[in-house]
Amino acid sequence: MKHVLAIALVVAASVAADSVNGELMATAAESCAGLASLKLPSTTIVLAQRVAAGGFTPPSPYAAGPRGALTLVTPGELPEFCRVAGIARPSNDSVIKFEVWMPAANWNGKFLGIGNGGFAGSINYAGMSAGLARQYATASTDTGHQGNGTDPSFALGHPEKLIDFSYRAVHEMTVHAKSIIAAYYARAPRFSYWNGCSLGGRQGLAEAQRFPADFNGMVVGAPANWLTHFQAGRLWSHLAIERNPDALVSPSKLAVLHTAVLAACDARDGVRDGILEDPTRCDFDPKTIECTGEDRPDCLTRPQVELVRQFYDSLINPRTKKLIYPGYARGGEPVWGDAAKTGHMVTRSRFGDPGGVFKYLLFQDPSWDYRTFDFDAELARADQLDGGLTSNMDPNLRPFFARRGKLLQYHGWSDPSPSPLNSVNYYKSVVNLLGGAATVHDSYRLFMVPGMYHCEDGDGPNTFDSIRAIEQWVEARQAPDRIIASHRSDAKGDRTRPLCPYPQVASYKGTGSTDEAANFACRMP
Ligand SMILES: [Ca+2]
Repeated sequence: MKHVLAIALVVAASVAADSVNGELMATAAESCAGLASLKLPSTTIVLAQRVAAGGFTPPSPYAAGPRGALTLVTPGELPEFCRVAGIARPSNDSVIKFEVWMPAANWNGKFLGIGNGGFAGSINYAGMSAGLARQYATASTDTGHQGNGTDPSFALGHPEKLIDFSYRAVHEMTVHAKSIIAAYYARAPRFSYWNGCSLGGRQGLAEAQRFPADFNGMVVGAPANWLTHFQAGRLWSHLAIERNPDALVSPSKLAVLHTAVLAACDARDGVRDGILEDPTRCDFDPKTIECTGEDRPDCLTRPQVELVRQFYDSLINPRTKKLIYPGYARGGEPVWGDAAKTGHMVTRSRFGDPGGVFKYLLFQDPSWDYRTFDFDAELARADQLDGGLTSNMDPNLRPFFARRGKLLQYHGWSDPSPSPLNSVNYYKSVVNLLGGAATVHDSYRLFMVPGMYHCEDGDGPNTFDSIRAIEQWVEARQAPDRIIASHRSDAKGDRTRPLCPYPQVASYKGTGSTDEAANFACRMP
């Protein structure tokens, strides 16, 4: 067993080493400041300096960008590190800022690439800090433009910046980071990992599809990887509310709706705990709580019932009957009214223009009006213009898997942003292409997280160490058969529960506390 593991590590290490081919491999360790003179293709190093422990002053807002599984670390907690900032210009219109942080001592020998959120536009310092605190050399990029993450107008008139945002910036960052790490430590990282959620999830899948040699293991959370259709779904909801403001469901009525959903479905998984382990088994119809007479706080009006049904249902092309975008799972209702988390059940999207992706990224027409959007022909035109740039639905992960790449994907069942069912559909598309679940199981596992909102929070146990899980999978060949997640609540104390590889579901064994993971098994539903 021991020498099998050793061979596995040698193979994996050679994968890591040859992925820095094409750029200079240093033979002696550089000082941090010395990295300023490092020559990288079409790239300038603009900063290379030691930062004392606790000495990093982040620009605000520090917490921008999802951390995925990583715990938030304050700058004061950071160890001493070597900070390198660079600008990559792979095209005439590219200005891709990126940073690489390397621990001055106790480097774990590995690289961790960090993803972005929203439309990016800034380096994810919070994500990098969390990686550095775990002794990783880590990197993040602004993806080639500056902004607060809510505005896609950077792409107007800048087709090269759209390519940078879509996939090129992350790849450039990754290749350069490996070279910088190799120069600083005089050895390439033994393993390279990705951690991203939301846009960072999409970035991860784009990497796995386009650049299978970049990472050995990838943690991909709640990916917005069918961006054109995701945005069409958002626009559909937005228009439904805009055209009929009376249909808007208030937060207090969403709570009424959620209570009714739980009353109907909570116990179906064997445990009445406020969580639907498998929301696809819940077919609750909001008509059940339709007001019989006049509008009251504890019922939904007819327009509200219709709007809620629309949220649960998949959006279907009326002509072709094909799926445009899947609906949202039952159980996530409490967060639908939270504009900060969804931009959905509100009259105005937090992402500015609700048609911004079409207007700025694809149609390149500032006068385009989302109110006229044709969900058939115009969406087809958007897909054609996109050409797989921002929509990363290619199921062919064979090259990544052939390099022993491991993909750990998770998605909250109560996610109100990218639909959780889109992750299920993508996973199934890979399984179908590559010859069945048994084939894919050694390389790709999807963990649906009951009761988790977008990337974090929610009623269900949603804190879990996916980084440790992917490390164990890649380095020790221990595939994650279950991942223990915990939930902290002042009222109820801690609750732990296993997350299970889809389509398995955590199932109560029948004895012991339902707040303890040990009393649950992963089983086929
Ligand atoms: Ca339950």
